Amino acid sequence: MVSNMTRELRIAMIGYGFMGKAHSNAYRQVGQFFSTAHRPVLQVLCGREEAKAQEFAKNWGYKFVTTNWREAIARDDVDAVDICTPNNTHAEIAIAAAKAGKMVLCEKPLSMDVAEGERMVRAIESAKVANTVWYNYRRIPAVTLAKQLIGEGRLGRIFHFRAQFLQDWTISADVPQGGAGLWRLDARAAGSGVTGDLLAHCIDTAQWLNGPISRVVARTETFIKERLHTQTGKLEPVGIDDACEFICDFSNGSLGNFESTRYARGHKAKYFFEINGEHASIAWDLHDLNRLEYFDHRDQGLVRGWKSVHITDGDHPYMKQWWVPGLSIGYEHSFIHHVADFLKSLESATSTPPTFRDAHETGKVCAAVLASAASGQWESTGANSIA
Ligand code: SOE
Repeated sequence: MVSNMTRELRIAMIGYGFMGKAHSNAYRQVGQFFSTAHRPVLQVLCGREEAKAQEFAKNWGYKFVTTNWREAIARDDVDAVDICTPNNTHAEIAIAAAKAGKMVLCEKPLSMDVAEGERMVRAIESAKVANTVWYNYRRIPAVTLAKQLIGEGRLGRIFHFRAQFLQDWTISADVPQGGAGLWRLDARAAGSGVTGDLLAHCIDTAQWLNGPISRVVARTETFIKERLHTQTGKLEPVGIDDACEFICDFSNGSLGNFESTRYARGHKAKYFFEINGEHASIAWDLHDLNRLEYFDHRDQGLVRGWKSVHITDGDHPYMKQWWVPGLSIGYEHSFIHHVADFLKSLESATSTPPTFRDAHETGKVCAAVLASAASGQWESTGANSIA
């Protein structure tokens, strides 16, 4: 679908882990399936370890390699900076990139805390550069369809939003903290545990579908108190939350109920949500991502029941770009859709949600959740409080 009129969008990718791979794949595939005026070019790969960076760059087709992110950002042949590094590095890189006039695409969660998130929003907005945060699940077609159905008013007044994100990969006390992949267990690199890593996804989806969360009450638990740190070689206290549960109020009067843990034996990435409205309910599960469960009380009584809709028809969001009806797509497509929307937004100078500002709203809810777990009290999220 690349035409002669296509303009290049030259990417500096900072980081070469799991997300570096997911995003690189999206940049490579998007132009084959979506027609956009811009074509991503894998310009520079920046990674901490030279040999690994070279290997990653060769595999994905990056033209240049550096181990210095400042050098990547400073280049004249870079238009956009994609941040796929641990959470404690997002702010410095994003603010420097914005100051250099580059577009910024940042992995979630946006920041380590509210103060840092606020600085990032101000920097990106005063630089007036295109920006987005990779809360990718919004762009799974079934989830996008849920947004459409709610927008059409099919559910009527919403009463409940419940979500879970369950994993089981940290149950063993032998899993160390710190270093590649395992930085998610190190509070100094991650900021928090399941709250920032997993519940942030649920909160992003929830606020997108059901509006702002106004207050929360939460509890967290750290089941394994000490783990070997791969960088210091010592047994160190674990500062992250291994599990978190919270209930909340949405500004529209509905009630929320959220749970996340990395100790749910048997669940690898079970992201599930359900919304109950006056007329209809919707449910979705990442383990079966091409299906949206839908119950409409207005159906004739004799045939009323949950419908399991296979979201693979040309009428469904994003799907006419892919295969023939009935054929499934996967996790990686959510990133391709995100890039497609980002490229489209460049044509109309609109933003690609979630923007830094949107992601900061999620960060504020996460912060209120952690504050409530510490205080044992209801905490206000201060929704939309940044000027
Ligand atoms: C953690 O295991 C993780 O990879 C998160 O960091 C991602 O954001 C989530 O989508 C899947 O799980």
